[in-house]
Amino acid sequence: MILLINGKSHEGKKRILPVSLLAVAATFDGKLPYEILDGNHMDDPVEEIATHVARTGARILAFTVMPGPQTASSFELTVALKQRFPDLIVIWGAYFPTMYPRATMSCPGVDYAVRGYVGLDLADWLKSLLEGSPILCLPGLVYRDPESGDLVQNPMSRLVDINTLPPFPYHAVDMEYYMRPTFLGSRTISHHISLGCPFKCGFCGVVAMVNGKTSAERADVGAAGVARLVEEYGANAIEFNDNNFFLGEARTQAFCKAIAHLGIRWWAYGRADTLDKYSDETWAAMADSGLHMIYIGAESGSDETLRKMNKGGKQSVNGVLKLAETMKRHGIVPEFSFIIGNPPDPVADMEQTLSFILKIKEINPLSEIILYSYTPVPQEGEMLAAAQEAGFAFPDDVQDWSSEHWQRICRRREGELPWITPEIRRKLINFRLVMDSAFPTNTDGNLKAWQKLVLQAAGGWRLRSNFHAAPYDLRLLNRLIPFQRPETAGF
Ligand code: B12
Ligand code: SF4
Repeated sequence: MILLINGKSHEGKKRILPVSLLAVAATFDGKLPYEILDGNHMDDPVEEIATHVARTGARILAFTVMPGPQTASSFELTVALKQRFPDLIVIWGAYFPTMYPRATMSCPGVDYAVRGYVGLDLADWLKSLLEGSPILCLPGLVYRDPESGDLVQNPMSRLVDINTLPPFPYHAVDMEYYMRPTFLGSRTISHHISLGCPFKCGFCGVVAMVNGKTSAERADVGAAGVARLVEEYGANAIEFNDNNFFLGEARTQAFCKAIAHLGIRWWAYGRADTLDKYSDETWAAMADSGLHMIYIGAESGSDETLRKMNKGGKQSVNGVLKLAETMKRHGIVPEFSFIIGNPPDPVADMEQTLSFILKIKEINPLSEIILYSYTPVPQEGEMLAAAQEAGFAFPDDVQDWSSEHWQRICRRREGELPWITPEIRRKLINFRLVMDSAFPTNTDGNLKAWQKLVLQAAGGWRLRSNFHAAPYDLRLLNRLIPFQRPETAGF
């Protein structure tokens, strides 16, 4: 028996379908025995998983691990469960081990790390582990050499063709439980119809995963997957987690036409320069298919910063403004995300982005604004070089990665980074509070219309007069009207 574990990744009770584990399970569903366990919804994950191990006689615990809170929870679970069941084989997969294989293997109790996306060969490898004679040639595998104890890292596999993968084994989870109400619809579910991204932005973890490769379901295959969620499970809204959904205009148009009759509302990630090239006909097809909002990495109000970020393609500040206008015309909401507080001059960077955001809001007042702070990823480029010059270094072991300090950094919200002095940090926190109040998100279904108006009034005058200092009024207001930001835990 293999237990696939989703360690706690977010605060609160939000029921987010563990798609990563469904994608892993799809590769061996029907061939090997497994269960999916979601630590996000357990009161005492160590006890509950231990009970499952004892009940099922599980031999393998396989964790999906993102940097941030999920690293800390997976670390805690691994150590505690391995102590109780020393014969368990523990595997970590997903973004954390892909980017930080050495730190992963520093975790007491982790036997193997798997880097990158998985393919159908995963089944043979897991079977070999269950049979006690491990095959060690799996692409992306990281292991300790049985004789020398040295770490060995196999080259990562080529990105798998998503069209060759079996469908998600939804029977392995309680789909009804994961249908959640959001601003999109009363029964929202996560899904994706492509993998990877052809770009190599200097701040993005996806690059380590695919190195510029991408694989997309054909429009008819993608539409069939959506129809399954609607017709078999009653979904009426979909949050597409594809890294870069809108690659290929013809495919997008065909997909939108093929799902239009399903009557869903949906959300996805896209790039401004790709979308800027779309024809009005494609935009109309997207609107008709129920596309409600697109998350777009606008990143900065400066073309020079976009260049430093290696944003690539034809992305530009003017292109983002043009897109804000196009989307207004077609009634699709842009959710623009920005990375503020970049080295070497975080305050000047923040000010520049602020004036750009105001321009966007003038053109399209419904635009949603998301603010992140730059968190380095292990990828060569000007951003990482500037961070390292300022004294930044990645931790070597998983215990450090699991600390509160590093969890804050991974969450991309004002962690203590070397170029962020306490003074700058205070400025960034204040700035963010003013922005979040002036532009409350429409994705938080708990915020009532009058609460939004109060927040807008309280934050708006500060924003207009560029007065961010000492926002005690907003702090108090935020306590009375707690609002949730989509950048921390989705919507
Ligand atoms: C949904 C999602 C979430 C959900 C929860 C996901 C979950 N697992 O519980 C929520 C909203 C909670 C979330 C939160 C955060 N997220 Co998030 N999230 C995503 C998103 C959009 C989709 C994940 C997904 O389903 N992918 C599809 C599946 C199929 O791909 P996959 O996860 O990579 O899985 C494949 C492989 O990795 C591998 N694999 C995965 N697990 C395992 C396990 C084993 C055993 C094996 C062998 C293989 C394996 O096989 C899978 C199939 O091939 C991704 C972007 C993306 N498209 O991947 C970002 C992403 C993973 N998140 C990211 C970030 C930064 C965060 C946050 C820090 C955001 C924040 N500001 O707080 C938090 C951190 C939470 C934490 N660490 O605990 C970054 C990570 C980048 C990085 N530097 O590592 C990503 C890549 C977004 C981005 N482009 O920057 N996230
Ligand atoms: S376009 Fe988006 S997903 Fe692709 S590398 Fe850049 S930030 Fe990452």
